[in-house]
Amino acid sequence: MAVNLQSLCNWKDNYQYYNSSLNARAPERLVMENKLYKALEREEFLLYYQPQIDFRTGKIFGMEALLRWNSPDLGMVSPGTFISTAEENGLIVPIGEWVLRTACRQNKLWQDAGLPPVRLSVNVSRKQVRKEEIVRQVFRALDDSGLAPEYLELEITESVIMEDPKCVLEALSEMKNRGVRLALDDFGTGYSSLAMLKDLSLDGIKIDRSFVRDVITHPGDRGIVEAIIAMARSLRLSVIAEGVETKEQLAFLVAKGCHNIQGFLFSRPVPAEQASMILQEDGCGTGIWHAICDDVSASLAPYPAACSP
Ligand SMILES: [Ca+2]
Repeated sequence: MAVNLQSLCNWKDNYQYYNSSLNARAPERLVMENKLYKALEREEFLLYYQPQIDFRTGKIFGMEALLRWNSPDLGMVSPGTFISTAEENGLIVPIGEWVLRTACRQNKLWQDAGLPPVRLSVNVSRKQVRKEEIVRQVFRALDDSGLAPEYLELEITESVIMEDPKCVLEALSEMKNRGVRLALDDFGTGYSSLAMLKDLSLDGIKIDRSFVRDVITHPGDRGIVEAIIAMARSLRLSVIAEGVETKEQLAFLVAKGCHNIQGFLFSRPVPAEQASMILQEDGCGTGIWHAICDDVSASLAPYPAACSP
């Protein structure tokens, strides 16, 4: 068999390029790793909470817990800046456990304070699942907080599942048996098959924000969103649209049968104290967002055929 010299050369070039770019990045990455270790020790991480609204009631049914890092040097840092480093060096595992424990504890505190019970969604990273940490972490967070499992939802992306479907399916079914809810995150951007959706025994899917963003202006995205909602309904899965920013997007989603909404139109992610106030206000009378919902209800005329309760 002839040796393919061209591909050998390409490989060497690529390796050298990769190696030199890795070396160039190394000091920067080491600094970030060091900061992340200290952040965990010094408890510089915190959770923000973004409300999820049921359009039909105008009230909150859930919140997504979102990680933030309040760094003394860098200020408030969003996960996009540090998650890949934490994934690479494995720190994501203790950080992920901290997120789960904090979210469960916070939700129990809200319930104990008499606020309307909501479910809290927590994002799960690929390393947490791959190291089979997730079952231990979830059970411990529930046991230590005393939170009932149905008030915890895990958000898992398709790419995490596809990496090692057998291992993930086993871990998820253990948690499912305990009563924890499971949602497929960023749906539409990965490669899940319908068979896999069935095997996962999911409770819900979240339509990826990239489709919601252009749902009014882009016919392709509109078609994808419609198809996802129809599929979720026929598989009896709940469906949440995230990244909803305008009343026009909301009207479209509701008309197509998606009533569960998360996005800036209702609320940005907020710190725990502010989330407590929102929950309190939401529990009173018609809630905070009835004006937006009433307004959008009145504008639903362009989509009469698809609207159903
Ligand atoms: Ca998410």
